[in-house]
Amino acid sequence: MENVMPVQMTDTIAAVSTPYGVGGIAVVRMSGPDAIAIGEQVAGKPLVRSLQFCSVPDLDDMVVSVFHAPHSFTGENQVEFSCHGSLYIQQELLRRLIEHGARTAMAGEFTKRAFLNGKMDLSQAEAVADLIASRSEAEKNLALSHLRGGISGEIAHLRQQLLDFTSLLELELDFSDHEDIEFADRTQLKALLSQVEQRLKSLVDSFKTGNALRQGIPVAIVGAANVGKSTLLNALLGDNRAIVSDIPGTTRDTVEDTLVIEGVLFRLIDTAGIRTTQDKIEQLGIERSRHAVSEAEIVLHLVDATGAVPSLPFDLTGKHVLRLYNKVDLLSLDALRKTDGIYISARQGNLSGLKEHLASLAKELLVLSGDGVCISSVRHYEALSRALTAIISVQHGLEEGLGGELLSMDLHDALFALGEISGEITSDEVLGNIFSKFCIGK
Ligand SMILES: Nc1nc2c(ncn2[C@@H]2O[C@H](COP(=O)(O)OP(=O)(O)OP(=O)(O)O)[C@@H](O)[C@H]2O)c(=O)[nH]1
Ligand SMILES: [Mg+2]
Repeated sequence: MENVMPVQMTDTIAAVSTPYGVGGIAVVRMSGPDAIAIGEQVAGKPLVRSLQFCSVPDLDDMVVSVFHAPHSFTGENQVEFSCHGSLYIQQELLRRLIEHGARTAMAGEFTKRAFLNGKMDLSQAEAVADLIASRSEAEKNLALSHLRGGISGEIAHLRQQLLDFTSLLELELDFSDHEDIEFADRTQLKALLSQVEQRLKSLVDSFKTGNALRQGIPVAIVGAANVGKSTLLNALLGDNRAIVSDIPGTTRDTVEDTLVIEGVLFRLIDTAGIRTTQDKIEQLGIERSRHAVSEAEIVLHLVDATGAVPSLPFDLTGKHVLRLYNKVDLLSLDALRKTDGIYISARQGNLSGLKEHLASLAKELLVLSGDGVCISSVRHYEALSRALTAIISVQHGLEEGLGGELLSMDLHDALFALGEISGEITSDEVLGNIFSKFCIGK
């Protein structure tokens, strides 16, 4: 592990930032000390304005954006060419930039440079990747709040306060000959620790919400064979995702897909119907249904409205269970008397009532911590959990009257874990792992 200080990168990198393929416009991006000089050679004229029209000789007419260090995304000199989106033009432009001294960028290298140049901390850099990968409004909002410094500022503040106390404790050690010298006020330290503990706890707890926002709230569709589970999955998705037939036991394996309702991502899981069977494969499928239920936040218990209501042989503790009476089209209106569920016809569609219900359940489930900040990265979750354990151990140490030396060891563990989130403390391996998940050109 090492401290990462802002580093001056000596080479200039370039990449096509728009997706591979033909489009109206493509953006080719370049960053590094020689970006403007190389850009001018390729453009065939001086790049004097921040936004400039250029006829690149023997290639294309395009708009060139110029950013001077440190006023750019990466903090370096940066040039962006918005050319016509032909594959030939994109690749030829990139080739010319390389010919004049740039090298091709690796995945996430622009954002890595932004981090190394102090333009953002590590959790913000990770949020860039999350923002690009976001599929729903809620997921986008979460990533954007992290990008705008959602937890970075707060964690930096908590860390600084802990650091100040640790320094005072360590100062006491230098005066260990004078036993009664106490620089770090123990009452104030206790108050700070309890404040930090509360905050870390609420952030650790918010992971469940953040993770659900990012991966989708898991919804298992379960019930007896042939009640219409796969038909419901298809109707919700508006797609023939799962095989439907009137033969009981059609679905053997779980079938999964995502759906956005009112800006929230759901992960729908169609399962094998529950029935007593000698068929080995079907039995394995039913075991998978049990697993899907155990992982789900919401369980849609589908029953055939024309028959009896069998109970589910699964542990449903802590799950939001919604009973759905399906095949309502086969019933006369005066038969619709049950109030412990929602009547639907998966075959006929019109599932707006069910979707509204799912959306309002999601709002109940996605309880954000007091200020609406939540974490969604496993890396942050692990670091915060470690910091929390260390803080609790400092609190115990204080109660037991442990000496400053032992207290400061635990405080250092907490400082270390918090520093990992912002990237103040990190290793090349962690950085490599984070940025390799980015796309090239970002
Ligand atoms: N009338 C009517 N038939 C339906 C409705 N929904 C499903 N069905 C029919 O019920 C039969 C079983 O549908 P599936 O969706 O395959 O049922 P399933 O619950 O997935 O069945 P398994 O995978 O075998 O457990 C098919 O013939 C569907 O067309 C509905 O709302 N009304
Ligand atoms: Mg099925």
